[in-house]
Amino acid sequence: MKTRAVVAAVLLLLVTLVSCRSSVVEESTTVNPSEEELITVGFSQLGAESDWRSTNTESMLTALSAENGYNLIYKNGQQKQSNQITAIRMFIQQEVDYIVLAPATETGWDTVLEEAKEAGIPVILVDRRVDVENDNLYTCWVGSDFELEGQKMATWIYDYTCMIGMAPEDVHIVNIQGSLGSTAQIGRSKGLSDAVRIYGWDLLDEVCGDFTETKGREGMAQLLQEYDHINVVYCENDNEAIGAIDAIEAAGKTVGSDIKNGEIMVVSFDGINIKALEYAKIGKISCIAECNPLHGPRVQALIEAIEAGETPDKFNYVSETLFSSVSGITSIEVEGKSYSITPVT
Ligand code: GYE
Repeated sequence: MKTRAVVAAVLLLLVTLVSCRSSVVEESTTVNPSEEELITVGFSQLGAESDWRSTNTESMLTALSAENGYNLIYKNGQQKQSNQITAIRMFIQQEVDYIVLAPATETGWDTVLEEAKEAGIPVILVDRRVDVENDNLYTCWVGSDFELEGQKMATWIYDYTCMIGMAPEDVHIVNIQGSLGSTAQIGRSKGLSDAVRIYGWDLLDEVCGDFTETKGREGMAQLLQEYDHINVVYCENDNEAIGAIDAIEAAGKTVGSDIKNGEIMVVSFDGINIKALEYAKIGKISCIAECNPLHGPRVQALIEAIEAGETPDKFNYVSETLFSSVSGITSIEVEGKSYSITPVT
């Protein structure tokens, strides 16, 4: 009897120990990290105007997910700087750990960024930049070199028109610009206007297409009514280019790179929209300068570096290519650096 009782007691103890252990193990694997363990980030996105923007938003939401240790508060500014300022003030009130800002325009940020600085919240800029008195109002920036994108595109146009033997004064360009005052517009427009000055092209007009298909279509329709000798259309993003192509075709004209024989050549930026890449493949868009929107993991890496006590570089550039299916140009050179053209297949 005694022995049996001892055996039973030992068994009970073992069962209890095992079940305790397993409940501890289960707890540690199933319990979600508490809110305090997550890094809280307030992300003010400027809007949802283009395919580039939606891909960028998706990349940010995926990288700054709860799974990756983030509590993300996402606000869409609907293209209005005032909405973005309100969002930043809300993030400050919520005492977030970081503010990530994709600013609609460059100017007008000093006051609200001062407020973030006073609250001790680091600000990371993504995509576009801000033009502020004091650069210390933000920690760092990650995005594209928009002026270089413009220079690359202008060089491609130059090399192409030289290759087909066109005189610079016979190159009649219109520019469908992006949202005025945004870094992407400023850089891409400068890339073109500098080239116009250097090469002596005929820049007929510039209209604002706001980075949207609708405005690209309207802008192009208006330009076609005013000018009958446009042969190059410089669209500051793919969505505008798709709209512009619609307008050109609706006016009974043909898009393509055979500008010596009356075609209208369309070039653009981004390379993320499926339809635009398809157009590049069949030659409706002659060249696309890539603009990479996948900044989520880049912002995540910057936050991790700051968390680890490091000081990231102030300006972090993404390297980019050009897409074209026009034969004859395999690379271009800008300021002594060569960039190869990626064929679209
Ligand atoms: O090219 C355009 C978007 O700022 C790089 O904004 C971005 C630009 C992009 O709407 O499609």
